[in-house]
Amino acid sequence: DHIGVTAVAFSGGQGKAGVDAGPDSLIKAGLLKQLKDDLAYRIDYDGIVNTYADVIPESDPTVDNMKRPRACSAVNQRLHEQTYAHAKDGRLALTLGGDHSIAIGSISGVARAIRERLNKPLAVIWVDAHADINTFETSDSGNVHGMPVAFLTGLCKHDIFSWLKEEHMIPSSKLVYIGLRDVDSGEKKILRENKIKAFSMHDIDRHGIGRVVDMALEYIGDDIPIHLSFDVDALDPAHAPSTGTPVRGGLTLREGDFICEAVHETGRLVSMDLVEVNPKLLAKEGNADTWEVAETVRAGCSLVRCALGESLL
Ligand code: DIR
Ligand code: MN
Ligand code: MN
Ligand code: MN
Repeated sequence: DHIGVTAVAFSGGQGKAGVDAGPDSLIKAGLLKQLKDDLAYRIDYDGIVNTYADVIPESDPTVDNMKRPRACSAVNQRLHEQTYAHAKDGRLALTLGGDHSIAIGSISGVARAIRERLNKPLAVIWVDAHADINTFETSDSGNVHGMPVAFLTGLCKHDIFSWLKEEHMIPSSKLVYIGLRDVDSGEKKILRENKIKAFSMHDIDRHGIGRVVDMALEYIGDDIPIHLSFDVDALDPAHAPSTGTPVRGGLTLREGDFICEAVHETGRLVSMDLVEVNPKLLAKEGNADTWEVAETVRAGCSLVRCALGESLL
């Protein structure tokens, strides 16, 4: 099996510096080596941690309440072509973030390839403390990392993102959330009005992670490819503290790994994002990692390995 890796050093979808160093920290921790040596994947990685410096404008004032909208659009347009190229040739597209705004590009590129190859939509399992489905109108923060799902489902459209076409999008009926616990009131209204399937931490407490994942996969159906978009802040801050918007009461490490394992077991995983690892938060000067950074990076690596079959006996 063949994995196409894209490292996306981008932080413009939110306000905290350092999340752009996420891919480098994951790769330095040995993630790609583990996939190659321990899990026997062929890795297609050009060795480039993409900064997209050539497409990021010097001046990028807020438009319609969106902060740094031109940078967010340009980075995602490039990333879209990168994941499209991987998925078109049958490689599993693994995208390392970066903030979660990059899911606009990673998912749209794969969705386009899957439509062309199989004439099917792409299902998305979005694991996150947050729903990331604000439109630029409902967002309080103006941060685009709180909006990717709205763009990807076509609930939100903007001229700056005019490259994002209908055939790149995902149907909201094939989207399912796991791990939600900090959803803005405008987002709750969007989830209700569009009847979007969501399993919150409350649902996980009630049914257990096994039932919840079964229900999520059942909801999607057994006939279409799956993208897993994993925001490390879905995990409890005890396990993933170095992230921009930690929220208490999250998934345990095992619950996070279990979700990834169960998606792997379907045999239908075609792409994955691992985002919002920020190795500059709760770090200290110098080289030595704090436990907070080390745990967060380690958790991120574990989630990816589990999605790629590490736990199979
Ligand atoms: C909040 C926080 N809902 C916003 N969102 C995210 O800014 O729209 N934090 N994605 O990770
Ligand atoms: Mn997110
Ligand atoms: Mn989040
Ligand atoms: Mn919030």
